Amino acid sequence: MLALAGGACLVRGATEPDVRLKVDPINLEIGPKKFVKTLAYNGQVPGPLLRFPVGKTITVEVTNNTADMELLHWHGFHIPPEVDGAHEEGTPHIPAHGTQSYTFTIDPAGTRWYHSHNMAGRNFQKGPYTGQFGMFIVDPRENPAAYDLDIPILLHDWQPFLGNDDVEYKLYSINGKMLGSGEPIRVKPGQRALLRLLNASATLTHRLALPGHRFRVIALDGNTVPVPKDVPSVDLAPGERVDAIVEMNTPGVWVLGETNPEMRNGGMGIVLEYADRKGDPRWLPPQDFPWDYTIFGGSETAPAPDGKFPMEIKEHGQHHWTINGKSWPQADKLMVQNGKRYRMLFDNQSALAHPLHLHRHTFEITRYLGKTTSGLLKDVVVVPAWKQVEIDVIADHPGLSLFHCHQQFHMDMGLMTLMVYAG
Ligand SMILES: [Cu+2]
Repeated sequence: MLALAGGACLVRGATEPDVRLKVDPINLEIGPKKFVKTLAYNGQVPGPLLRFPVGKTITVEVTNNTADMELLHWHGFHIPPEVDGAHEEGTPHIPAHGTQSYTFTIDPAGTRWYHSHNMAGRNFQKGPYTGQFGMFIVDPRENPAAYDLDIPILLHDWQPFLGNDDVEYKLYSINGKMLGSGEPIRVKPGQRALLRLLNASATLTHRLALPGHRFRVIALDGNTVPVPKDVPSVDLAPGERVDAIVEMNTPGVWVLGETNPEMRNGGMGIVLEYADRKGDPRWLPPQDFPWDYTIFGGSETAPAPDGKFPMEIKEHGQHHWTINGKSWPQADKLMVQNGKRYRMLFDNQSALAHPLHLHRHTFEITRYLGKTTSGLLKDVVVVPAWKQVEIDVIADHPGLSLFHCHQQFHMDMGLMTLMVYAG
């Protein structure tokens, strides 16, 4: 028997799925008298927390109780294109008022997630702009990190509209609630909390801090880093995860929140309360810290790749994105052979950052803003404005694999292509 968040309990029989998810329209109360009309899994935001051991084969049945086609993507998994949840790879849509089952073997271990992969275009009521997201923890076979508390922290933004340059939002939440509206995180002095931070925003990068505490970053996108380090704040682009251990050694009532006051006051925060401590939650701005993946990386030089893909990313006209001068579906495909190593060389010739995501594979950052690095295994990498980043990917999961910007408005406006295996 498997206990799921939301009180659901499922018993697996011969034909019973391990998990059932239902997509429904809901009127979500994210704060006192603050309602947002959205779509959600099983009537809750975030969707149910899924947790299984690595290597287990599961079936998830998704019922779509809406009038639009839907699509559910398993983010960070090495699974076949037929079930990965990208239509461009060949995963079938979940028909309107229909059902679709996904059966796959869970791999690799780590903090993963699931979310709608519907294209939204300029309709900000669809796909990743909605409440259709949830965490999927894949437990390793051995050597889990040592911690007393395991706390998922999922960020999302609400009521999107097109501002001057990009998509903007009116309200913000952590775990589906505005700051002060949900249950606080309750801790005791001396505890070690594993915070599983996930940015489920469709388009915004967020910076989080917890006054009086530091984050010991142990994993990026669910994958253990070579050099865990303490940092005063954590940056997360859309799609990214950071696993951080926080030692509970500064008793009080604190705000874990966005460092941007507009977003924090708009709801992006959660109260962290020590036992027997009362009073208004306190916020203090953290020391200035420029987020840089490479402080968690090694310094080895990667082997020479078998092939290279230089990719220049540019904006052509407002909100229209290209890779080497072409947009999806005209963009050049990335042609690979099974078992070979490829280097992607990203050159961001634009004023906006791009969190680039490759489906069905884990890649290694090999060069970041001119610095060699190693051992940083990810599935989303941010290429800052006007900067260059290189990643290596071993092509070892044959089948179509979508490559795109995880900033939804960039993806919908052309920043996407496919990695294709020859033969
Ligand atoms: Cu982008």
